[in-house]
Amino acid sequence: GMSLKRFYSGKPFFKMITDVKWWRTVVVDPSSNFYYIWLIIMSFAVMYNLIMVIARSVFSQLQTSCRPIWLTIDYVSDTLYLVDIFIQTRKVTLENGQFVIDTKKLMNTYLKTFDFFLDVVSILPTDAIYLLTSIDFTIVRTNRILRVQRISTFFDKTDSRSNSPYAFRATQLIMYILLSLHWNACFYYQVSEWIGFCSDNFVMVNSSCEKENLGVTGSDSLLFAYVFSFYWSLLTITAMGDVSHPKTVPEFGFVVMEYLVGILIFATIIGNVSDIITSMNSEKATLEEKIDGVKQYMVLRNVSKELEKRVTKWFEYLWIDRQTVDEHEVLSSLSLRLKTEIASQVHLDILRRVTLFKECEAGLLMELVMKLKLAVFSPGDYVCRKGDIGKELYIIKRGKLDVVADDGNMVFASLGEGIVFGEISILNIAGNKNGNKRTANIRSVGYADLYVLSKEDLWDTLKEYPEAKSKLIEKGRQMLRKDNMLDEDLSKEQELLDMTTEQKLERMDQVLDDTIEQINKLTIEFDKIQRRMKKKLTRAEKKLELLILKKMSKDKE
Ligand code: PCG
Repeated sequence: GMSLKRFYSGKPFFKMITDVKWWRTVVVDPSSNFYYIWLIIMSFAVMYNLIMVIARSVFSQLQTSCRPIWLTIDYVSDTLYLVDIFIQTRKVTLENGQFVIDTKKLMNTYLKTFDFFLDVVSILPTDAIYLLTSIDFTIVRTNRILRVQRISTFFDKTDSRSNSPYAFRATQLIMYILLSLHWNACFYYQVSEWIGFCSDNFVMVNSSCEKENLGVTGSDSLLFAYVFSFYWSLLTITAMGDVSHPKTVPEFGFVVMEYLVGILIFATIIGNVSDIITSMNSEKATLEEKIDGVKQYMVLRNVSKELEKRVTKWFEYLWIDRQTVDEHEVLSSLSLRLKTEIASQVHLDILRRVTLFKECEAGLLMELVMKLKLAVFSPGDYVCRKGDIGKELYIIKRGKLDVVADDGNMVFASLGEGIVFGEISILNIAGNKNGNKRTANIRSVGYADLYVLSKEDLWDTLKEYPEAKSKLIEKGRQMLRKDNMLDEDLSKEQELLDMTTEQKLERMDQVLDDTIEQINKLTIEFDKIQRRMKKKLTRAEKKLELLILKKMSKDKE
C-alpha cells in the first residue's frame, strides 16, 4: 500500500537514496540490547589493543611474523572506533527525567563531555608516524587504549544484568590481574632488552647466554620469551618471587618500581577477593549473626534446651528454604508501585486460590497483598490457643495445620493450603459467645508458611469491600453455630443493626409492595364475595316473592 506507492514514486533510484533521511533521527537507547551488544563488540576491539599494542612493540618476533593479520585487525578495530563515535553522538540521555531524543541536542551534549575528548584522542591517526619510522613501530597506536571506558561500561552493565554477579566479578578480577601481569611482562622484556639479554642473570635469557656461562639456558622462541617474562612478572608483582636479585643500578631502579606497583596491585587483588567473598556470604553471615544473638540470649536467660533446639531448627528451616520473613525490609528501597507489582507476582497466585477471595475484585486482593506479612511456624507450634485475644487472621501459604481439642490430642479438622482461619475472633461477630477470644486451638503439623493480616489492616481493607466482609462473617457464623457458640437472638438483632440505610429502605419498600399486593388480593376477594352475596340475595328475594304470591293465592281461596 503506502510504502509501495512511495517506493515507486517515479524518482530515479539514486535520488531516492539521497532523500533517505531516516538515519538523521536514529537514536540509541543505552539500556537496549543493541547497545549492550555494541559494547561487547567494542570491548573486544579495545581488549585487542590493550593486549597487542604493547606485546607487538616489545616482542618484535610477534609483530614481524604476521604483519598482514595485525594490520587487518588494526584497521577493522579503527573502523569500529569510528562507528562507536557515531553511536555515542546518538546515545539517548536524560534531562530532568525526560529522554532526550533530539539528535542535535544529543550531539551537543556528547561534544561537551570528557569522553568525547578521549574518544577523539584514541582514534587520532598516530599510525602516520610509521612513515617516519617503520611499520613495526606499533607503540604509536597506544592511544587506542584510551577507549577502555567501553570495557568498564560493559562490565557494569553485565554486572547488573547477570544472575550470578559474584562469578562474574571474580572473572572480571582475574582478567584485570592477567592484564596487569601481561603489561608487566612486556615491560620486563623491554627493560631486559635495553640492559642487554644475558648481561647478568637478572635479565631475560636466551640461547646465547650459554656462551656467556651464566649457568642458565634459554631459548630463542617467542613462546619461551613470553612465558619467561610472564613468570618473572607474576613472581615479582605478587612478591612470591624467588627471582634473581638485581645487580646493576638500572636493574635496582626497575625492581623498586616493580615492587611499589606490585604492592598496590596485590593489595587491590586481596581487597577485591575479600569483597567478593564477603558479599557472597553476607546473607548467611547476617542470619548467623542473628542466630548467635538469639542463642546468647537464650543461654543468658536459661531457656530450656528443648526450646533452644526448636529455635535453632526454625532458623535452619529459614535458611534451607531460603525464606525471607521480612520481605518488606528487603524491598524497602523500591517504589510503592514496584513493590506492589513484585508482591502481586509473588503472592497473588496463592491468594486467588483462597476460596474466600475467589470472587473478590482484583483491587481487594492487591490491597491485601501489600498488607500481608509472612510468618513461619515450626512443627508442633500453636498458632493460636482457645481463649487468646484474636489480633490477626491467617492464610495458609504452605503447610498443614490441625484444629485440636484443648488437651491437644484430639484433632477436629485439618487445614491446608489456601485456607483462611483466625477470622472469627477479630470480626466482632454478634452473638459470638466468646467475644474477641479465639474459639479454637490451631497447631502446625510440620513447618507452615502463613500470611498474617492484622486486625486493623483487615478492617481497613474490608471497609471498602462489604461483600467480602459479609461472606467472612457468614462463614464465621456457620462455624460458631456448629460449635453451639452463637447466640441466635443477638445474631438476628445484630443482622438488622448491621444493615445500611439503603438496605433498610429496600426492606421497607419490599414490605410496602407486599402489603399493596395483599390489599389488591383482598379487594378482588371482596368483590367476588359481594357478587356472590348479591346473587344469593336476589335468589332469596325471588323465592320470598314466590312464597308470598303462593301464600296470597291460598288466602284468596
Ligand atoms: P478464631 O479467631 O476463633 O481462632 C481460631 C480459629 O480456628 C477460628 O477463628 C476459625 O477461623 C478456625 N477454625 C477452623 N475450624 C474451626 C471450627 O470447626 N470451629 C471453630 N470455632 N473455629 C475453627
